[in-house]
Amino acid sequence: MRVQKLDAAARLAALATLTGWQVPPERDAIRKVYRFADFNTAFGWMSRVALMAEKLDHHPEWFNVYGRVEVVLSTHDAGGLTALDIQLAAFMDAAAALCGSAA
Ligand code: H2B
Repeated sequence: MRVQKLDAAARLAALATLTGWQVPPERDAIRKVYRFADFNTAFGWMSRVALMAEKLDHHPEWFNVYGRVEVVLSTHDAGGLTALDIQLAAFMDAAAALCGSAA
């Protein structure tokens, strides 16, 4: 396996480095909703994230409606949350700040 699931302590520490991400009740993942000014801005952000996802070979589950993007991150190969999800989440937040995300 490429990466190991984070243990309880590592999860807490990792989540503390992020803003606005929550663990959904139904699965071992993290979730966040981003809001952008319009579709163009949202899709521009998604394009940046897509390039990074390819680089990391780690891909988001996401759903876009106009300026809203709902994201779930989990590592399918590991069956749960790993450091790769935290890394991609941090990149998403940094890129969203550059794109003027409201959340
Ligand atoms: N993305 C995510 N989120 N989890 C994975 O386990 C994963 C992935 N695995 N992207 C990669 C691709 C794997 O399927 C390929 C074969 O490397």
